[in-house]
Amino acid sequence: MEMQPLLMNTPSDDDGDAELGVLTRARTKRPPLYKVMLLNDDYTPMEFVVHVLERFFGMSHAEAFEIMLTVHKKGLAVVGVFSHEIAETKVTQVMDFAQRHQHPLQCTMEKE
Ligand code: TYC
Repeated sequence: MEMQPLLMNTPSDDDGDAELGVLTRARTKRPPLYKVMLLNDDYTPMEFVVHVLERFFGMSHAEAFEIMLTVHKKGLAVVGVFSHEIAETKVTQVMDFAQRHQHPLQCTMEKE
């Protein structure tokens, strides 16, 4: 976490606590992160899921194969953690791609 600057209120800032010489720390809040998950089904071909993981999540073939097998055996797996906007984009890309190829593959996101 980065150090935040200290902002000292000057006598002229007219915010009520200036005269008290109050030091306030400018606080930053980390944006929430979202887990993107792939769900198992009985119909989507294994090779298609591997391709999705390579194409949209930048995984190597070996990595993608391993995660695909985890989803196949356990029912689901987290395939990445992203900001809200990026997570939403990934889910949309995967869902559109699956639909275009007429596979029932499901991809969802959930706040971490
Ligand atoms: N269960 C599928 C099959 O046996 C493979 C599969 C893996 C489907 C992962 C979806 O997210 C998934 N063909």
